[in-house]
Amino acid sequence: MATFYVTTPIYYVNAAPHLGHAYTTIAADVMARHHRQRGDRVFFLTGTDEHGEPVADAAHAQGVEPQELADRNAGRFKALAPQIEATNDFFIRTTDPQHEARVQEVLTRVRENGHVYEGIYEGWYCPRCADFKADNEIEEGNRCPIHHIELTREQEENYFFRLSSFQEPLERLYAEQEDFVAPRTRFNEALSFIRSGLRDVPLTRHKLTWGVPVPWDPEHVFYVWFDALLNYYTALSYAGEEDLTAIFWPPDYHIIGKDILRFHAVYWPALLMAAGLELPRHVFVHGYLLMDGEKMSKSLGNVLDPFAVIERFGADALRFYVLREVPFGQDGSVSTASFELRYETELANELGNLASRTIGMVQRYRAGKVASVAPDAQLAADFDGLPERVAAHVDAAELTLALEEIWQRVRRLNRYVEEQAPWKLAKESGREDDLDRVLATLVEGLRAVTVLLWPYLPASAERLLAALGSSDVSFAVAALGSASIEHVSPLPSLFPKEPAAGSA
Ligand code: ME8
Repeated sequence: MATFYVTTPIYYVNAAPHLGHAYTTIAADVMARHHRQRGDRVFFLTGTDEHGEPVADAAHAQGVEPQELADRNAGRFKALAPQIEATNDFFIRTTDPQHEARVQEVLTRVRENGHVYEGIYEGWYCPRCADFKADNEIEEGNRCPIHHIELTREQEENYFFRLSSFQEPLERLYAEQEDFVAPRTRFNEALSFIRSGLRDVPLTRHKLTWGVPVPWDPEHVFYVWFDALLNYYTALSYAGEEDLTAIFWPPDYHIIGKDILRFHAVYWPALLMAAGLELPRHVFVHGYLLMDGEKMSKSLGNVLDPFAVIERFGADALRFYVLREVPFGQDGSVSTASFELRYETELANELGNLASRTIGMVQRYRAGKVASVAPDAQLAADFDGLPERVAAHVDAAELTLALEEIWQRVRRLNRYVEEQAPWKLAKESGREDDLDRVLATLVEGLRAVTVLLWPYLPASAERLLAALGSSDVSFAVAALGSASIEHVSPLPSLFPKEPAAGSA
């Protein structure tokens, strides 16, 4: 059996979740669901990053202990997953004792392999990023390019990770594995960072106490990024009843935002090489969801509240919107206005109407019974190869392109209704067979697109398929003509135009 292992970043617990976090989790969930449809054994991991300065600072600012803040916000991230219909197999918290023990074990091995030494680090540091900034990254006024806050000059006695010695192995990795990082712009960005010369990086922090203790020197804790990156590896060892590492390692896809490219595309493969572990197959880097032209973030206060959207329109609509509105891999603006437009024109008018018209006509003209006839050859031709094309896009994490392939068929079915005008056929004598064929084609086309839409719109797809009496969502029945519906049942509006609170 093929396996598929997909991850999201683990999110900082210094604040509550917002749409940016939901976005990455939704995308990873679409991939996980798609692979489950294909019969793969899937492991989908998400969780929270709980150590380090950003969390410790936020806790102290609120007058609570870091663990208390971590517990509170980890609970919110954990609760977000089912609200956005994410089917993660495990939720890791970096304060899990099993994670901590495994981090100590792996990083001790990295040291034993000769990649760690003691030294002094001095540089400009952003406490929100928990990261030192290179001179060419610093914004005017000595500010962080992401958070726009003033950087601090830090000098510290640390243990260092010998990143510089991985320059050549990393260049080789990028030469041999052209799809290690995608999209191409991010691949090029990471490669040029590598080529510009890698400096060794601090592996531990001396001044901090909120972290995983360094076993060989308890006055230090591990630098939060090394602790955090290792979650992808440690989780497999304790997420299940048995150790899943041998089954799922290495990951097929790390899905991340572009803000954390360097950690995943440079530090992470180097660390894995240093530990003697296999590298992930792909890192896919999506862009920022922007509001008013700025990265949406809690600290900037410009946030589209996913919970409010879900409350009013349902999680499916949110999942659809973010993957449709912003080409996955690029930056894009989101707004309540464009959300409402897509909800109305695409979900309600295109898919919702197609479903209600199709089911309504079968009920009106045939008392709910669907004739057992082959779909119209002309329409079937427009569905040829569709599941394969969708799968190829999802394999490349091209989630917006995959959705567009499917949506073109939703539109094709709506045109088919207009072309064939079943309401006219119903009035003409001698056209009974034609009407049977048109209705059977519509029902089967609707079923096929719905199976393909299931990873994006799981709840609506399940309701629709239930009305078609065909709950199978496996990829084996994603092609037009691969199943046959006998009977349809009434279906309340999938995407009501003016949804009442909580009804969608
Ligand atoms: O960076 N648009 O955690 P974090 C799109 N703990 N995606 C966004 C976004 C936006 N406006 N805002 C956030 C961390 N994201 C570390 C990660 S991994 C070993 C450690 C998403 O809470 C996107 O996936 O700051 C981004 O990479 C991530 O949230 C950052 O989450």
